[in-house]
Amino acid sequence: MAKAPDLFENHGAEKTAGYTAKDIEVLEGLEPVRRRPGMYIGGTDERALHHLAAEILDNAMDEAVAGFATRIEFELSLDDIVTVRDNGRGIPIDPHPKFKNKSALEVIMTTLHAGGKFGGKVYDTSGGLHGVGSSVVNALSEWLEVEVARERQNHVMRFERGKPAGKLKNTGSVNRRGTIVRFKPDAQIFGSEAHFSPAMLYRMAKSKAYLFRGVEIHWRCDPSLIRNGKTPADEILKFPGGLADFLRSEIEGETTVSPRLFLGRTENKDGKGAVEWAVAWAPERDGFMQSFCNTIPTPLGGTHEQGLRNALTKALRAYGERAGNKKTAQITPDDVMSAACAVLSVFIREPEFQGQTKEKLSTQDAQRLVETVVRDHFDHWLAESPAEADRLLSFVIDQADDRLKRRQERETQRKSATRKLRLPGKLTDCTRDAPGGTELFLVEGDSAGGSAKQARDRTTQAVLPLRGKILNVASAAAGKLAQNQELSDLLLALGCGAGSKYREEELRYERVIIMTDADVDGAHIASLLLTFFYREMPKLIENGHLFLAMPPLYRLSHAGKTLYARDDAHREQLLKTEFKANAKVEISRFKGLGEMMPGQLKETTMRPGQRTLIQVIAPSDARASTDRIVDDLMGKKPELRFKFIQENAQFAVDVDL
Ligand code: 0R9
Repeated sequence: MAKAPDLFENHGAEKTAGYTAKDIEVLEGLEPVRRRPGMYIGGTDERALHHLAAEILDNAMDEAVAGFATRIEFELSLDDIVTVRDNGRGIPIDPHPKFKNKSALEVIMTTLHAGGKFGGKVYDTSGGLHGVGSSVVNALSEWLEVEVARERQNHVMRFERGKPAGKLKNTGSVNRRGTIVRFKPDAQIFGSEAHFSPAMLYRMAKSKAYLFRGVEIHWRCDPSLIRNGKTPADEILKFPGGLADFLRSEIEGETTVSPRLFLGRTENKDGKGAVEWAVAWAPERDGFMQSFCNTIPTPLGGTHEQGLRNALTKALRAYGERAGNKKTAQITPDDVMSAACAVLSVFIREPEFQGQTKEKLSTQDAQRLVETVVRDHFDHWLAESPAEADRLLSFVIDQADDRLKRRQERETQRKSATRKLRLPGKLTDCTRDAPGGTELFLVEGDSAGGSAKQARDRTTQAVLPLRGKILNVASAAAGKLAQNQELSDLLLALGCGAGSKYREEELRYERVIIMTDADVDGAHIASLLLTFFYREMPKLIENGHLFLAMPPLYRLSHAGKTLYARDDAHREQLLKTEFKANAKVEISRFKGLGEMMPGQLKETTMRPGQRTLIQVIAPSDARASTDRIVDDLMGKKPELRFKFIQENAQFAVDVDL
């Protein structure tokens, strides 16, 4: 028979030509498998059930990959019966040297860990359920029949629940060669409700055909078992394009960064193993990586995947550096892989798997092998078409930029969360996190604080009540600032630091509004706060963040009409213009903000659009004169204040306080 096109030129032939039955290592009988199936196939659910079919298919694939079979048939019939046929050499049927009256076939079917796989003797690279072998399938099947066509003779043997149900029979001469395994999983193990899914088996068969272009898999399924329209009842699966065909079918219709896929494969030279890969970058979808070792899926990745990630990242970085792109250094493997659609297949000797389900490859050599081979090919791929390489590089750099931006956002969120924890207890914060559109009201005393709390818009307005007079920073010693409770609360609430440590970008509110009573005490507190901001946070004033609220001093009402007046002059104006000449207008004077009903406070002083705010400015070209006034009025020397009063007394008017 013509040998299958072989990834492992010669090796399969050399290694297996000298097979003798003693190559099968014999470890133990099958009783433990039936007693504790989970130990061998990871459970007894539907996933484990499918492992049985995968195992037999893998054994046929081993024979194909080794170059002795070209055709496999994979069939699902009624009653969950699976049949796998290969046109390989046929399982050896000569007597086993240790068990003189048993054939090799019987030994490998009835003894745990039988098969050359464990010594790596039968196949150079082998799949199989990571070596559990056909004996496990046999042990967990109600019945299993094997038919071996070898040296023009056909032989059959039947097993029931792992035990021979008769002798190996020669059923006469045949023209073909190969092995047929047919089995029905045991309902005593898997339950009567567990059934094979045609879609899963079809997908399994299809991926095997993609993974080894030297094989043709004939898929068949009883039509009455097919529930979805996607699974065919009969299909020949053969993909001469290998993984490239696989990737094309996976990303059909998607746009890719480069029209050229990155494809490659190597032959197995000097027994070092073979690698095949197909990669495309599709910006509009999430990337994926499907990897395999000896045609076995490795959904948890492992060393071979790491090799591919490293190779792609290193080659792209080297290309970027050569092109003088400064942003190249920030590229990480995640940036390269996040939109990469990749299929990777390796064939190696005696692979090692990790994890409970053995779905992760841990062979270190696989990483070296993949990294070296792929790096070399990718360097060439990039150099072949600089325009495409540049497009890919800038796409990956964009991914890196996005990643860094997301990290920055997360960092800001984290910071704001931890800063929130450190906020002063008496602050009633707004719910919005970002400063845009938010306001902090600095109010005089707890009772005004209570009214303001009820009057505010909780989303955007925060309230910090200040108890009593704050420290006069213009006359206090430098160290006092930090010790002053009211000021340290204010600093915490603002979040932006003071003096040389002021950081505008850390300011937690867009506007800071001083809202004190319309009386001398209120004016004093406002001037102390203004002094504090002017001295400690001049930038906050310069950048237009500081305001003074204008609470009304009077409430005028008559015949259902209510108006508010800011000061005496405003009161007189309203009396003249808004009420009839002799109307007995009821005039009440607010002694403080705390006296106002929250609704009144909201309407007159806090609600944007209705209120009046005075923006505090300190023009930088008037810095010297502003400095002097602040010094005169608030500084340490009372004589300067006295002088100011003398000079300005002429402007003072008598007011009724
Ligand atoms: C239908 C599923 N196919 C198989 O399970 C299958 C196993 C198998 C096989 C050999 C050939 N074809 C096979 N199909 C084989 C033959 C020879 C040497 N090695 C392997 C030979 O003729 O010299 N075997 C898998 C394991 C073993 N055979 C054994 F050697 F361990 F028995």
